[in-house]
Amino acid sequence: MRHRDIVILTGAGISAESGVPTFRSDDGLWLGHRVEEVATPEAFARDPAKVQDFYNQRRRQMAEVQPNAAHRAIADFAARFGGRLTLVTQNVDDLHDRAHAETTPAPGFELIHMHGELLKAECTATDRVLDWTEDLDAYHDSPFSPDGWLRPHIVWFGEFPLHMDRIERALSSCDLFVSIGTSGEVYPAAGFVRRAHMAGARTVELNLEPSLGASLFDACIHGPATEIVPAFLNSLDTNAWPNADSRA
Ligand code: BV8
Repeated sequence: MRHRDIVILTGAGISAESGVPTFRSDDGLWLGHRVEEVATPEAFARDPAKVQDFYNQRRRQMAEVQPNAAHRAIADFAARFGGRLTLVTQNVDDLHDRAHAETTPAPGFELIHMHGELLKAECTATDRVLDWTEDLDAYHDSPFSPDGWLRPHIVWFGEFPLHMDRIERALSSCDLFVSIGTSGEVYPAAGFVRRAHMAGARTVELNLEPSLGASLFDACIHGPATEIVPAFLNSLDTNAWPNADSRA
């Protein structure tokens, strides 16, 4: 079957080989912190300096990392694919943006950051968003309102993900859903495979190891993203599904 409407969901695993730490390592810490200490509105209210510093460190790291072969394979595919391609990323790094900036995506391509972006800041009073590459102080004056501060433009746990209407529309019409580099632990993203399946899409997981939701996929391909993502996307060109495991 030649696919005409594809949704790709990516998570921290696609950026791992670029040197960007993933969220869930064995000790349950994330860059030395528990998630609830640094990635919730309550944590920001309780200790804004700690939360700003956590994101300042990650924002600074963006200057030291580059897109890898998996990011570039998706960008190259987006440039040659004649159908509709919606790339939904949970990641807040700009590696997909940079990979696609090196190509000319075809008209049917859209990149959606559902959990925000490290290189943007947001005014707490007006919700207005602006590009931001510098450190943010605990109480950083907002250029939009004297009553607000600048916070990271990041969707924290307990906050609504962004662009869910666009994501829902894409999931309801796709004929192929590809999940890349995500543990399937965070909702609503972890439930997208079910939505796609209900829409009649074929579903495939590309991940280093079986994710929590692996059994929900029609096919699973396991290995490092820089190897399995280019191979899989090339197989779509020739319409030959790769030798993928059956349901994990
Ligand atoms: C919300 C920004 C209401 C922060 C992030 C049921 C329904 C709805 C909500 C919930 C629910 N149950 C629980 C909830 C609440 C909560 C939630 O999911 N909690 C979890 C912990 C149980 N969800 C929320 O609060 C969300 N908001 O629900 O609002 C709502 C409900 C419905 C509809 C609309 C609204 C908001 C969640 C957003 C939180 N913010 N990011 C920041 O970045 O600082 S989430 C964070 O986790 C990142 O975005 C990250 O991308 C994401 C998921 O993690 P992964 O990307 O999967 O990363 P992880 O490390 O876990 O896994 C990496 C994978 O890669 C692994 O599988 C590994 O094997 C693989 N890998 C590693 N190396 C490689 C590799 N694969 C290939 N190659 C490699 N080299």
